[in-house]
Amino acid sequence: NRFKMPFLDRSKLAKNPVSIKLFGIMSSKQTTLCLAADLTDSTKILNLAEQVGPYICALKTHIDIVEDFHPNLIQPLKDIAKRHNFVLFEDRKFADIGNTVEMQYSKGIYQISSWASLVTAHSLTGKGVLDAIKGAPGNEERGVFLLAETSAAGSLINDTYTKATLKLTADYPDLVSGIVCQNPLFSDSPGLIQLTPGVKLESKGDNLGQQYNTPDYVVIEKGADIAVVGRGITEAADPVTAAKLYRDVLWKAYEKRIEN
Ligand code: 6AU
Repeated sequence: NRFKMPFLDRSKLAKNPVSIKLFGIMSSKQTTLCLAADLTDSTKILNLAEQVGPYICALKTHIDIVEDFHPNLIQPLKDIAKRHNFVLFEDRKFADIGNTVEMQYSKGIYQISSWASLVTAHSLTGKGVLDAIKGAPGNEERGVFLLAETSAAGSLINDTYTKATLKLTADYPDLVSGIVCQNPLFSDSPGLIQLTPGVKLESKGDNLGQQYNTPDYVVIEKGADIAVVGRGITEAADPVTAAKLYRDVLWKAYEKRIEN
């Protein structure tokens, strides 16, 4: 059962190359922290990435919120990711027909497939989304996190949808890195990674329906492997200290989970 297994053992059971890489990074850097770098200014993103790089396994972007986006942002971001050994993750949440997704993933000004090792996708439109991401031009090394649940209050996703999403995942073992969810939905696929957003040490939510849980709770009670933290870090008085704190608390929770 995946909850008790160390990441290094799980890496041997993973089929997606980015998952294998992630498990390795998580083990060697002792971090399960994915930073949601939801900032609208390129320089601020680069500065934050440089400063918190040692404490994260992945940097998650919403590249379409960057107000001064220029393709020149990408190379320095890739350099920082390489230097600090973390993965670039574009939270695009693809949700269209395959043909459109293929273009959204590889074309336009963002050319996501050329730099993001990981992307998120909704399972809403079915297998076409995964076929499109699998076949599109770009980096060879790619992985998808499929959304099976969300942290949003009043989400329309129900149990049937969540189960169907897990079933779809099973058909694409070499492409799907893991699942975005709030509950321990799968225990028997140790190669898959559970990514859980809505994580904060304090505060219950925001005024737009975000719901938060603590690091301990999501890792120990809810089975999160990687925790996504955005404003808990970006809006902290000292984001670097906050990132280190989240890294430490999350890692301790993981160690506690696998030991008993
Ligand atoms: O910590 P926050 O609330 O500042 O940021 C949470 C981040 C945001 C959301 O777009 C994302 O996590 N997110 C996702 C993801 C990762 O796909 C799914 C979800 O259910 N809830 C959620 O907040 O960048």
